[in-house]
Amino acid sequence: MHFTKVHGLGNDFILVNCYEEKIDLEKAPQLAVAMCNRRFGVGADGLVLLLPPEQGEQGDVRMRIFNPDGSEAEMCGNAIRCVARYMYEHNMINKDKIRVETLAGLIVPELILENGLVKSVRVDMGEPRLERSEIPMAGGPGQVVGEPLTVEGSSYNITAVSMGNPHCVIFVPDAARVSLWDIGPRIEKHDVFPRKTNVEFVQVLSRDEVIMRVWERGAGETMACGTGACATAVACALNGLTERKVTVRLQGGDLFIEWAADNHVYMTGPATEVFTGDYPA
Ligand code: ZDP
Repeated sequence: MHFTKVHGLGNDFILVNCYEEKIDLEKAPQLAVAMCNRRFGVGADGLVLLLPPEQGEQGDVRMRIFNPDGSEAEMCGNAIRCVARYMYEHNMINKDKIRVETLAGLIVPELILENGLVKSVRVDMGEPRLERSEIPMAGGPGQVVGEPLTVEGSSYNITAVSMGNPHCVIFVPDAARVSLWDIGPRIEKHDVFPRKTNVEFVQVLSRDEVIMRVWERGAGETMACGTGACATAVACALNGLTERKVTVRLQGGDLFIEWAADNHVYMTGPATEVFTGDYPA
């Protein structure tokens, strides 16, 4: 099976073009576990499948993403930028706005071209979902903004945001000092999150700049998370900590996020193709 290794700010993926490669989709979860393993497989933060759009849907293409633990995620910000670049550079599409069907709905990346080359990608990530039931999070109606969550005796003020996939954002004075591998999985699997959650620890530097570290659902610590950066920008604005345009500094680099007046979140950042290979599947 031919694959292409891609990444968005070090958040890396194995992209399989299912227009050319036949995959038994039932086996996709175990294929993700095997291929994403950094010792016994190719190594990646996720397996991304490029599929024809569903009948009757409005998309140009359909994207499915599987985490290294085999779980399927609804959306993925860094991968969708890579999908847009891949389709353009492999002549699968000859326009700069691409309608991608995901489990989180239709998402529209727009290629930012310079002399016909992809410089970066700006994605309309849709509207953030803030109702507790939409995250999903257990408990009564309403939004979760700066609400205490007890984790094994310690209390954390959390803000929960869904970008199609769940995010739990926690503000801290110094992101580098967070014991992410200790607290990350405890919150990811906290029973208040029926579908688990991604966890972001955010240090506010100014009204338009923050540092974010992420513990991803089904993947662990990654160098960047696009949906997480969007959730972080929304959480910052909801808590009055930043403007609605913010640069999110991640270990792998910067993403520029705008929560616009149309209530949509726009994410701008790079996408990179690294190499191609063949995997004995
Ligand atoms: O929601 C999840 O289970 C995430 N681990 C999916 C991957 C999200 C991603 N890092 C992103 O950029 O949004 C790819």
